Amino acid sequence: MATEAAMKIEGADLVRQIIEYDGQIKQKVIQIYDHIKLFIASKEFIGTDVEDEIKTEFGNILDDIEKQKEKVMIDECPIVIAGETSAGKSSFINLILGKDILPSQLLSCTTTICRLRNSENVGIAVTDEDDKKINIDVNYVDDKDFRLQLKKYVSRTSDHENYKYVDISLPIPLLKSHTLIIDTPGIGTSPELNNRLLDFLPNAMAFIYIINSSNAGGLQGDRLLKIFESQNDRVKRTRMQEFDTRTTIFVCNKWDQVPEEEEEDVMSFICSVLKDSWPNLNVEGQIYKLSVKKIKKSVIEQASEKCESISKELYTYLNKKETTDRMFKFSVHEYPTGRYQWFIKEKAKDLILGRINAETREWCRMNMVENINLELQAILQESFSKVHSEMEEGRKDLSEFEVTLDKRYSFDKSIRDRNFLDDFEDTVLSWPILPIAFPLSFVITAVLAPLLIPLVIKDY
Ligand SMILES: Nc1nc2c(ncn2[C@@H]2O[C@H](COP(=O)(O)OP(=O)(O)O)[C@@H](O)[C@H]2O)c(=O)[nH]1
Ligand SMILES: [Mg+2]
Repeated sequence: MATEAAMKIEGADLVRQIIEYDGQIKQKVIQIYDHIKLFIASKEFIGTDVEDEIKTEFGNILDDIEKQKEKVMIDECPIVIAGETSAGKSSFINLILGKDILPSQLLSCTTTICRLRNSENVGIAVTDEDDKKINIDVNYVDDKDFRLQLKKYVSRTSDHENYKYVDISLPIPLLKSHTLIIDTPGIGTSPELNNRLLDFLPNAMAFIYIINSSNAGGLQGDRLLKIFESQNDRVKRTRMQEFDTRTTIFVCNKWDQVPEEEEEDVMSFICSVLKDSWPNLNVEGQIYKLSVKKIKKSVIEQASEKCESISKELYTYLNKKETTDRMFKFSVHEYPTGRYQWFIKEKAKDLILGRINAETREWCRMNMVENINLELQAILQESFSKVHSEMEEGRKDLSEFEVTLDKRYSFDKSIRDRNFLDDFEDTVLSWPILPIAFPLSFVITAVLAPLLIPLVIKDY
């Protein structure tokens, strides 16, 4: 539908803005890393004993900084969709992308990590256990055909070996500007897949965790705790990044299967499990009820209703006397000529079809067929404006941060008079929790939330 498409593009534009903004921050952070490297390497400021002290305390900090710099320069923004097997992860991704490309079936669950990227060129690449990447020759005819081609590489029922990653490139406007959507094998599918998933999770910029509400009793808090721990491990390993638990959205899918009289109990059960296993959970802003099935059904119904009414109105318009008079009035020089009757007939057909097309286009333009449901767009704009204000907050943080930076890292004389280690501890080690670490991932999640709003269950 035009509105949904517009919303998605708008969401994508916002993500693009955020990523551009993130790019500016990254440049700053890289500058700081370079400054620090220079500072540490410079014997002018640090004597060998301080250098040794740094080594004992922090290990090979120059190497760490270099690695961290490389990480910062990666400009992709991965949004990981995780959850239990058959909770509806693949169906959910298909829904938000508006493309039925990921296989979603009860019997052939996803067994690889699937990364979806926007690209002009359609392609699939698989990475095997030995990290060898193989490009697969595919073409896109329609969603179903693509899904069938893809199924061979992502599902267990296939004869193919298990791949580590399947990379899918398609023109997907929602994912322009380096956003990646990642479909994952269900938690609990097998110990081996669990480990692979947990290893992969620290790459996530934001999370969407899909819960199977029809089996809410099976929701296991300890699995969530494991996810949280695996994310937090990164903090311990790298000492330089912090996982923000607010960047997770919990989607209670299959809500259509929850009996009405149990809805309240199911919701409070899910909330209590999540509260116990997910630190700083904000029930209002992080938990959504959803039924992919109902949304799909209603989208199809609405679309076909709309198509029906449009085609009726268009039919009436084309059959009106003024229209037919205009359509079929030809001047003599337009009359088709030729040697053979069949040739004249073909030319006449083209001429008439051309006129019908022109009238149809004009009717669509006058009736703004591409702009239906403007009021829905307005609702969405409102949600986006909230996100914008978050960004403004982030900008303020950044400018404050810049002032601090200039004060601390300009290589002026005053820095020599300072106790370097104190300075080091309270600035460098606090980078991970600098305000700048927060806005991007948080805002990305905030962008995804409005995308969900039109999909979320209000009242059944
Ligand atoms: N009733 C119902 N079924 C759903 C819903 N969402 C997905 N399913 C079905 O659940 C099954 C598993 O979905 P899938 O997306 O493959 O789950 P995944 O393993 O988490 O990726 C499929 O048969 C879907 O059609 C929903 O909201 N309601
Ligand atoms: Mg799946």
